[in-house]
Amino acid sequence: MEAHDGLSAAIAARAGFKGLWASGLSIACSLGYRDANEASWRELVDAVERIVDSSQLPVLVDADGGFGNFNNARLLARKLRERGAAGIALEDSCYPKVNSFVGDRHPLAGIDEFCGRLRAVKDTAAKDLILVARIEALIAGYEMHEAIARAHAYREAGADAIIIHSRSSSADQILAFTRAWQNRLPVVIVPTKYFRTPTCEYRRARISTVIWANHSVRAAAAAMRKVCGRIFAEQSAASVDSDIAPLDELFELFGYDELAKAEARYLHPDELQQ
Ligand code: SPV
Ligand code: MG
Repeated sequence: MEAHDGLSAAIAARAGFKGLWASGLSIACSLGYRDANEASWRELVDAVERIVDSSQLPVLVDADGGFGNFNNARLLARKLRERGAAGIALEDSCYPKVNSFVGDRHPLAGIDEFCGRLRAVKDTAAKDLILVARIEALIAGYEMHEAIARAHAYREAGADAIIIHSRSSSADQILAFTRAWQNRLPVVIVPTKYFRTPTCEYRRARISTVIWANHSVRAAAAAMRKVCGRIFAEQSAASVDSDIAPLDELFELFGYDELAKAEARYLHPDELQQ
């Protein structure tokens, strides 16, 4: 499940998800940037720290193309490892990238140059971070054979898994990829556009992981739009109160009761002994 900050991470963990996607789009949105490498790598790293700390779940980080060349990518990997990420997903885009669903002129990185980025990350952090190589060839309008050729090259370069991305509104494209790829490495998908296909079809195709990449930030945007609109129009919060999270829900989510106990222990130990 996507997370873009501590709150969305904590909520996804409570819902039962076993791993999180630190989404570039969602983090950019939550910071008021476009998903076009406008947020810096340091802002990404800081967001990841909050996601890791507030969920305790493994976090796969959407690192875009690595914010530059092999050197930027390996620096980012080192920093993500320090902040507790479990994996890094690098896409074969050029810097600066733009979100896969914006426009249709997406220049792809050359295979050799991108493999250099993968190898640099692998050499730097292989022991601690899962390395996921993301193929944007279908997004950029190339044929399936280009996507498959890239998957082979990225496997050779040390990827642990492949994300195959598609802008099609049906799952046919990624299912064709999985048939051709034969699970030489685990396949990860991002069904933002082909969301109607039931997940059991992906299980049947032996797809390893499905990423719901932006659903919390979109849910938040819709909820905030409604509540802001109503409070502004009605000049009152009376009619929205039953539709928003009670304060106690927020207090419970982040363990305020533990804070009260800690205060008793560390600020007033004498009272505790009496
Ligand atoms: C993201 O979540 O930032 C992604 C997935 O890269 S998508 O926006 O669906 O391309
Ligand atoms: Mg992204």
